[in-house]
This record gives sequence, C-alpha cells and structure tokens, in this order.
Amino acid sequence: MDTKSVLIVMGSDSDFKKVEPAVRVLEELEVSCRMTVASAHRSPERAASIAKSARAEGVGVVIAAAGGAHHLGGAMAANTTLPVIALPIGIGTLGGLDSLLSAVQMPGGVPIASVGVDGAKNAALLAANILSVSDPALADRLDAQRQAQSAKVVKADARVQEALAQKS
Ligand code: RP5
Repeated sequence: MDTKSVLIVMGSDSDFKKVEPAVRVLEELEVSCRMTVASAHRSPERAASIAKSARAEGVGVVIAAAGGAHHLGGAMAANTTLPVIALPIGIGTLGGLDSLLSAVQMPGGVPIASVGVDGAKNAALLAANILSVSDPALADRLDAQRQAQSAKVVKADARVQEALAQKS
C-alpha cells in the first residue's frame, strides 16, 4: 500500500516552536512528515507551488500553520484538493482569535478544517485520522493510543479517589 505523508507548512519560522509538537505526534504514530515555510502573502508563488506539487509527492494531508490573518490554509486549499487542516497560531494583539476566525470562515467551495488556537497536537492527530482511512496499521496505532489515553484517565481517577479517601 502507498503510505501517504503529512506536509506541514508554516507561515514563518517564528511559528516553529508552536508547530513542532505536531511533528512529535506524527513521529510517535510512525507517520512521515515534512515541514516547510511559505507565506501566503510574502511568498504567494512558493505557497501555491508547494500546494500544487503536494499530491504528486505523496502527501495525503496538508497542515497549514499561521498566525494573524490565516490565509495560508486558504492559499493551500486554492491549489490542491488534498485535505487541508488549519493550525491557527496565537500571536499579537488578538492572540489567535484572528487566525482562528479567518481559518474557519472560508468561502464556499474551498473548504479547510481547523483545529483550535495552537492546537498542534490535534492537527497532527486529525491528519493521522484522515490517513488511517486507507492505512489499517495506522488505524491500529491510533486505537492503541486512545486506549493508553483512557487508561491514564482511569489512573487519574484512582489518584483522586485515594486523595479523597485519605481526607475523610
Ligand atoms: C507570522 O506571520 C505568523 O505567525 C504567520 O505564520 C505569518 C503569516 O504570514 P503571512 O502568510 O501572512 O505572510 O508572523
């Protein structure tokens, strides 16, 4: 089977620290990913060209990370029909609300999905979920991760119950 990769495009290298957790998540899930910088406004041709060649390069999902007016996701989606996930980055005066709202209010016909502000991990997980549709082994790894997550909740509850019991 042809395993697809995730392409992470950032509007600026200043976004790197907030985007990096996505790389970690994808590494843990054994999903190959590539990160690059392209600005929707300062390098529009580069952004378009990256989006146009992505499918042929084996990309299955694009994550577009940008702060301020989040036009990068739209710039990607305008040039590919691959699924595009916006990762709004919280910066500046409006702290990410600007980025979030501009990402979710795409004009009809050119959809992108969006995670929450600075939601790098969720962006990576959503990308992996999408790729798992045609990758049963990845689906198994995602299931295992969910089970581990649930087990942590049960342990947390046990700690709370123990603390409460000690107080009574
Ligand atoms: C930076 O501007 C941001 O964090 C963001 O990624 C970037 C957006 O760049 P443009 O695509 O608007 O040029 O400060």
